[in-house]
Amino acid sequence: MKTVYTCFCTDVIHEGHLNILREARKYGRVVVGALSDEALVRYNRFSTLPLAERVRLYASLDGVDEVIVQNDMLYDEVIATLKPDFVLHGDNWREGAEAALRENVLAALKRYGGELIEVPYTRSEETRKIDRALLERLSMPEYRRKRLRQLVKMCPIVKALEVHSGLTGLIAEKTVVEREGKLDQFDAMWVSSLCDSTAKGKPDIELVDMSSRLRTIDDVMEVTTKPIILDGDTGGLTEHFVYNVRTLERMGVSAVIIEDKTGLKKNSLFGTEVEQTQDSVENFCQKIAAGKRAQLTGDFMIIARVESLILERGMEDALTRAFAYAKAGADGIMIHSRKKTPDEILEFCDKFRAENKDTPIVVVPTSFNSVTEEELATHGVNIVIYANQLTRSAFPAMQSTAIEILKHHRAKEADEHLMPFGDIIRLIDEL
Ligand code: SPV
Ligand code: MG
Repeated sequence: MKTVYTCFCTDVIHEGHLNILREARKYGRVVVGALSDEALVRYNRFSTLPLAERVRLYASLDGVDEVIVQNDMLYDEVIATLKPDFVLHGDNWREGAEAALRENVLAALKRYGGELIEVPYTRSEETRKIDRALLERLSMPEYRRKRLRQLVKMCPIVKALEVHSGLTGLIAEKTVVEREGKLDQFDAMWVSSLCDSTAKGKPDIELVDMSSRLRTIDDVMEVTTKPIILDGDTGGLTEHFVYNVRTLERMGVSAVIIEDKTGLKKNSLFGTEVEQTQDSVENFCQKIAAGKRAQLTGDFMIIARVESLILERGMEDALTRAFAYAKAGADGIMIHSRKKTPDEILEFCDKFRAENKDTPIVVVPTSFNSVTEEELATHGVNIVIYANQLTRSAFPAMQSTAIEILKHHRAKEADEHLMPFGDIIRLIDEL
């Protein structure tokens, strides 16, 4: 009896999957792989069904002889252990980032003479509807809100990209790359005060009020499913912060990060070049504790941002504050620095982790941008935020287009550098 292997990464079975199984049965004994949660978030999207339930679902299908867990996105291990005579896959992976996976499977099969069978991918009204419904479910507040905590548990490091509009949200949601044969994508989105203000042509001094920030979040949420971390500036008055915690939680935001400054907050990247006042440990701890008391679910996270290194108050002050904030109930600590090298951040992380193994650490490597995610993870960092790179790439591109049109009294010259509108439209989902 020959063995046929096919890997599923779905929460809902539709006619496309049944078609693959029908085909597979023609070739022999059918083994279905259930892709692990960890691999799924890189490959495709977060699963709304736990792995054990996906395994049960696949096992209940007609014609499935065995279900195994495929831990890695690459098939090497499964193929080496199972040595299937055939691997069956839809033909939709011949192009784009997924083509690398296909190459990997072909190389693994070649080692012992296994064969790849590709069946035409089923695209029908029904499959489209099911895909859409799954996406909608992921975007609902109760699913989205808890996902940041789930990702922190699941991933060596969670990667968040700055967004400030529906369009930038779509970029964070849909950008997938192939790297070393595997697919990769961002896990979460950061609604930056700097970039949200900049998009409105305003300075980053808590001038853009909460109603406006909520409007931005709503625009992003309308078109995405990934979890959202809000830059909550100082959190404002504690009496106001508690209400905002409830609002954010209800909307499905996963976390708010508040920084330990008072008075007129200025952006941290100015450091000590502008006057900035750090809050007292006591006051900031009270704000964190009040926010935690106001929260209604166990999902939402209040992350405390320590500004001691930015304000050049030293490592000891940063650590004392971080431990105090964690004790006051903070669900994570963000440590920030504007140094060109990551040394002080890594030193902080090592010293914090020596005494606190669990509280997630968040960093924003804007200035110390040579550090890799892998290096940060080895020092105990859990979330890395790319806080302003989309805004900084869009601005010069738009400015140079404006200059070109003005210079040439027409748009032809500028057009050569522009994306065809058709490509932008393809990014936008139609219902
Ligand atoms: C932001 O993105 O608004 C931040 C991070 O607060 S930073 O600009 O580096 O202070
Ligand atoms: Mg900010």
